[in-house]
Amino acid sequence: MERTQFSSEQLRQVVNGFQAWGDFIDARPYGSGHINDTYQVTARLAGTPVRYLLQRINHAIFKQPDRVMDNILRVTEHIRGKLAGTADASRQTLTVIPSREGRPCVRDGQGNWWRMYLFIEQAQTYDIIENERQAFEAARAFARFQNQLADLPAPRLHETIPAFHNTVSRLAALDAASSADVCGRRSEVSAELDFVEARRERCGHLLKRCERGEIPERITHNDTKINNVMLDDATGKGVCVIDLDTVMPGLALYDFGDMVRSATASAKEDERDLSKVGSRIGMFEALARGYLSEAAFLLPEEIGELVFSGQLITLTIGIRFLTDYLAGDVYFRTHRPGQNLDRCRTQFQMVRSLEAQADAMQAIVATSLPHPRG
Ligand code: ADP
Ligand code: GN1
Ligand code: MG
Repeated sequence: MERTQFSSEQLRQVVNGFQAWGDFIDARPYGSGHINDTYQVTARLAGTPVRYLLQRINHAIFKQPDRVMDNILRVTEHIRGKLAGTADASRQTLTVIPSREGRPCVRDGQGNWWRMYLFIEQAQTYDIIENERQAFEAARAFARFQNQLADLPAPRLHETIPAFHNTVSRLAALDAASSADVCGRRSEVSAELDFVEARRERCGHLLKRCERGEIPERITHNDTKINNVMLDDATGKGVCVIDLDTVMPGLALYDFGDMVRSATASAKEDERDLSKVGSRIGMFEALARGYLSEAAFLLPEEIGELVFSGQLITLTIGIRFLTDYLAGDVYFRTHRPGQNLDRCRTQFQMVRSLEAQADAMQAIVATSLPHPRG
């Protein structure tokens, strides 16, 4: 999928639909997310520059954007309630700017859904984590986020993308895309299809444990890619968990697994030289320590699957990239031909690396528990 283009005048008009303080200066494409169209908006407020984060929600993917916003408002208000009185609270959770009509989104004449947040300043996201301290802090921030939402009052959050991490349904979608082969690409990916085939049996493992009641459903983020948490420029600590479109009921394990996938990777997600791609065990250790330091809610059954969750989520995302490549690149944003296939290949290389290091990672988990557990 390619980015939709909007003129500066169109963006100015969209921004004007929000109750935002300041005079519009410009809106520039921002960030490296694969899903929404993101812009950094600069305005001048009584002579001082202020920034906002404007996003066009990808409504081909999030088919009910009002439900996405309903979840986001509930989640951010709940967290804000817990932060009341804390200095810096407005950097520690996203702040939705209401439209002039008091709604969480602005609709434009073409049917697009736009939302705007306060821009979180003096903090950054990282596509590739640079050191173990960052991995530790990022994992801690995601665990804290899960903790903050553990007592979110009913009703259940909307499932903004049903069966999002259901590896068995993702496999079925791959099988369908492979049979349809609409772009004639299947012959190019026989090695990747074989790779998946060899792992088909294990795809339903966590789902089965969940059905049996051994692993609980919790409120989870579901997109804990490492560039979805902002780290403070000065202290290095996790300031704010962002990209809340998929916050919904899920497994804590999938959140940990996606951190392992994205934060332990030694190379870019679309690296073409696979000799550069692998999982860095030092980063895994930092993630495990950071996550376990805050996630006191985890059951022994969940702790026992932390290592497997990294393999499973990485395989699942690889399957999704492969499916999208076969379907003609209709889901993830791409910037060049073949990018989704390259992304799939890095994921599968990561799976190999995670499988090879599984015993060592298991030993790390055992020694990373902050308190003895009975
Ligand atoms: P996508 O769903 O496409 O991944 P994100 O919500 O993750 O979109 O936003 C893309 C990028 O924009 C993030 O990785 C982050 O760098 C930046 N970003 C998002 N929200 C904010 C914010 N409120 N303040 C500052 N930067 C932000
Ligand atoms: C997408 O939105 P972004 O770029 O943070 C995707 C995730 C994938 C990730 C792979 C809603 O995340 O599920 O793991 O790309 N988000 C959605 O990089 O599909
Ligand atoms: Mg993102």
